[in-house]
Amino acid sequence: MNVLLMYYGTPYDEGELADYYTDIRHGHAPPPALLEELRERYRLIGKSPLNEITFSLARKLEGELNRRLPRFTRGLATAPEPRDPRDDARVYVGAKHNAPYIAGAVRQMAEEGVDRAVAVVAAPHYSLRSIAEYRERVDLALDELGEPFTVRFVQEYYAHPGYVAAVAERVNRALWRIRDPERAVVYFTAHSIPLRSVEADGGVYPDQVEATAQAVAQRLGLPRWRVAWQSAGRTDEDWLGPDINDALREDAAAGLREAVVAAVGFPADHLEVFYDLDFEARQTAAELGVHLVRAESLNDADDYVAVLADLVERAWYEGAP
Ligand code: FEC
Repeated sequence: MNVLLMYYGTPYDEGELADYYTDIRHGHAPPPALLEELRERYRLIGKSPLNEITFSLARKLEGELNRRLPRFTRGLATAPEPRDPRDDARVYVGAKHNAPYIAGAVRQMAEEGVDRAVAVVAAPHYSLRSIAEYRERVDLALDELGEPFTVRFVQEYYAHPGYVAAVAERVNRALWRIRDPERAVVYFTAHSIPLRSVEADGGVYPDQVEATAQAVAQRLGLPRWRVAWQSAGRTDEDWLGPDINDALREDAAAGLREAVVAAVGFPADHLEVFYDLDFEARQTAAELGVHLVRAESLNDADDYVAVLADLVERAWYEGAP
């Protein structure tokens, strides 16, 4: 069983920042002021733990898949043979904007004789600016190598019951830190994208984020919740809103005093969680007199590993010849 686990990527050190940012900007180097601003954001959080979390997630996923694989290649009624270790699950990691790049992971898989694989992204919601771009990178790499193996893609998992339950558990835990949970608002956030991209695929992305939020809210019986967006780019175009800071301002004006924020668009902790939520949104909340608690990220927790293992297994066995 071969798996390609993909994620956004983050620079390992400051020296890689300019290349990383250029890659995010589709090969256009950022103006010095923007680069400096991004550098400051990384300095403020100390370091993004995204690489370490994803490698740990990959190791755990590999372990979980191997634990689930049948120990014998034939049923016990016939002559059972222990599974050939070459059939063990193997999880390769590929990042979108930093080493280990997706193309490199695909090349390594081809060199190691992979004949088919499942590809999954550590991001639950489909959009033209996220999952579609990961898929393009895989397709391009395969094309350049002459299609050495076939890939089944996990497109999205925003409504997977295990994923919804895992997020709900973190939100519930955060609500224990709120004095009056009935009056608090729970904000479900995801990375904003330009409205142009939202319209281009008929609003699939905000619909999926809304569906995750609704499923979690329903499971917990939340009286007050809404979707808000975070981390919009500094460009002239319009991005999905409302931004989490504006939503806090709006609700504070109507009497909000306590709130929970759950970054459902991101399974892991990283710059956009530590800076945009823990620093910026918390500062906005403090200025407004709102006590803001962030629900923990899933990171490499066992319940998230189980969700990914389930998705991989389904794709692998459904895609079996
Ligand atoms: O910890 C880290 O260093 C990396 C954190 C990180 C994650 C992430 C995930 C998503 N992004 C998505 C969309 C866009 C669009 C643009 C864009 C730009 C940036 C910049 C940084 C950055 N993103 Fe990101 N994103 C992360 C970090 N992102 C840094 C550049 C500076 C800035 O604008 O703040 C605009 C550029 C473009 O045209 O592409 C759009 C989406 C996700 C969630 C799915 C995923 O994880 O792939 C959507 C993590």
